[in-house]
Amino acid sequence: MFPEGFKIIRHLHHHESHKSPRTHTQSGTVKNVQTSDNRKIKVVRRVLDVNQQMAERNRQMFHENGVFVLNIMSSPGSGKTTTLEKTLERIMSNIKCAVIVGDICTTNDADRLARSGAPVVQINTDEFGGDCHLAAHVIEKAANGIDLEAIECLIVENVGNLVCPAEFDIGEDLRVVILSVTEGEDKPLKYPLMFRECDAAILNKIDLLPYLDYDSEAAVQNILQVHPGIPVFELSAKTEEGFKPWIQWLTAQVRSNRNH
Ligand SMILES: Nc1nc2c(ncn2[C@@H]2O[C@H](COP(=O)(O)OP(=O)(O)O)[C@@H](O)[C@H]2O)c(=O)[nH]1
Ligand SMILES: [Mg+2]
Repeated sequence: MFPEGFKIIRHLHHHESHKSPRTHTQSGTVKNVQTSDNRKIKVVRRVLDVNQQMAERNRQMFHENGVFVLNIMSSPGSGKTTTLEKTLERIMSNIKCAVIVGDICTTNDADRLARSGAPVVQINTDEFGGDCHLAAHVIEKAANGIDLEAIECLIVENVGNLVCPAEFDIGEDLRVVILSVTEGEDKPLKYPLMFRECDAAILNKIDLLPYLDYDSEAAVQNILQVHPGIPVFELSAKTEEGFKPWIQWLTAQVRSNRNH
């Protein structure tokens, strides 16, 4: 059975995971890097770090249960929770979802998301300094509070941060980054790893465009510059303008998981 309301998980700071960022795409590589004074240095990345092993274990657990996992990331206030609230409203009748939400403190987002009827597990990272990301071992613990057999999609709202969460594989199938129009067009260039690591990008709060000196086209170009070909959805989680293509794309992703 689903937990009533939501659960709160406080966890120990995982020092090892901080030292061992995600090496998913570059694992095992030895790169020769030319420095400005013409010295060559070897950059060696560890094949499997602690977080990566746990992420793979999570991935296996989710796959065994037929659960598709979506990791949503952005800086604080870009609209993760609002987008998720509106997304759940639209997909819950077709796709059974549960949510894990990470914040340093408070259960505010869990309160908001639990209204959708989806089981929600809130993780608070404040106990040992407040991790700026969710690591794989925390997701494993949170997932233990969810009946995985009863759902087909697990959505993780990561801690608000455009840097650290991109480095930690949590065992997800898909990563989505949200950038809101009030943050400036240049953020994909300043924080390229996040945009490179994600499978789709949402440009949120387009309802505010009439009030801003914001160049949407430049923002999209900047996203595509760091991640050529990535789907970009321009929408407003407030008015739900532009929501349809996002919902259609997400639904197709979950369905393709069903068929595997
Ligand atoms: N105008 C406008 N405000 C939005 C939109 N999406 C979210 N917000 C507001 O932005 C603030 C932060 O949103 P929230 O979903 O909590 O962001 P999170 O921190 O990324 O989860 C809240 O005041 C929301 O009401 C949007 O599309 N348009
Ligand atoms: Mg939130």
